[in-house]
Amino acid sequence: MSAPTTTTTEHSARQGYGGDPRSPLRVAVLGVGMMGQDHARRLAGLVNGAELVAVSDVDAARTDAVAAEFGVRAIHDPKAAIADPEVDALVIATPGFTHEDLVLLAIEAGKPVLCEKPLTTAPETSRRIVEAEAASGRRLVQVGFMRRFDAEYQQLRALIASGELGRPLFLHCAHRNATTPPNFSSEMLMLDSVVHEVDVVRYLTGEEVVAIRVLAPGSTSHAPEGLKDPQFVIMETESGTLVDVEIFVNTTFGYEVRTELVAERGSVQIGLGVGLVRHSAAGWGGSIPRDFKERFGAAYDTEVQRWVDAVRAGLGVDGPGVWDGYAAAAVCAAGVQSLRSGERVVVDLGARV
Ligand code: ISE
Repeated sequence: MSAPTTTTTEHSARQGYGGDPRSPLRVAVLGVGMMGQDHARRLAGLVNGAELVAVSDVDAARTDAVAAEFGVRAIHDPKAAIADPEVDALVIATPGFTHEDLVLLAIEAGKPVLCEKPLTTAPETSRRIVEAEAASGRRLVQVGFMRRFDAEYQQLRALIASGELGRPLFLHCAHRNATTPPNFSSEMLMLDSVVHEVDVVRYLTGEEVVAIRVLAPGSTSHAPEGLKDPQFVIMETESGTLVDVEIFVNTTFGYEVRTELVAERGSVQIGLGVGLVRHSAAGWGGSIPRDFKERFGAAYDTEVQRWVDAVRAGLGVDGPGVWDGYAAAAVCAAGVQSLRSGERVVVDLGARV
């Protein structure tokens, strides 16, 4: 098995942010829906070496409200925030379809970006970003695949890389959400949710996904009209590890993300959430996180802190980069094709940039 592809500082030359590393990194958050507000809170109160200086959203009222909450500037046009001389770096948390334009502008402006997943919603647009960053000669874009900063995923990756359990044969993944936001489409199960599993498979095995098949067994009665939920995804990696993903986004009861590795000499499970186990008159048991902010809160904190540290150190990126975003977009596009056709679809990434 090849070594896992992207870690943190492997590719880093000293580059990127040109400011004084002794002063805080001045960050603007673009898009202040649920995720953007969460990052704004993190940057304003938790992360060392960064200062939240502005928020920006096409919804002017929301921008003003969030700006007032954090006592920072409201910039109504996200493009103006990218160009603003008082902004050193950007967290992009706008909807995925807006990412291409915003990330390309940030690269043009030479400003480091932490872009929420997906990098973009199509391989062609992600590839344009890969090429633009390469042409800039600097690593400027980190993709928000936060699970790479979760301790259990890191331990599993290290265990696989150690070879102790032998070759990975299967990865069984379950990804369950309580409910979906309005307008969540059947394709978004792949583009918005399974995209994390695709990245996890690449991160854990260090291999690309070469083929994918998506099956839709008939929807749960809790799914909004027309939504194909759940779906079952089968992926194959370069060396033949088989991956299955149950993606079920209207379970009604909470947030569960689990992975089981079956290797030649053992199996390992992560995501069991065995925190506190309580015994009382009501019975015994633990709790289930409500959503991804709760389940992956610590991973998000680490992700943003390490990004800020890397940018201030002139490294630009410390985590998944544009190639990771592109590869995930390509696999997900193939998954959407498979959802429509029912066929196995081969993934072709083309030449590495
Ligand atoms: C959401 O956007 C996320 O990124 C969550 O981690 C994922 O579990 C959920 O399915 C997505 O909709």
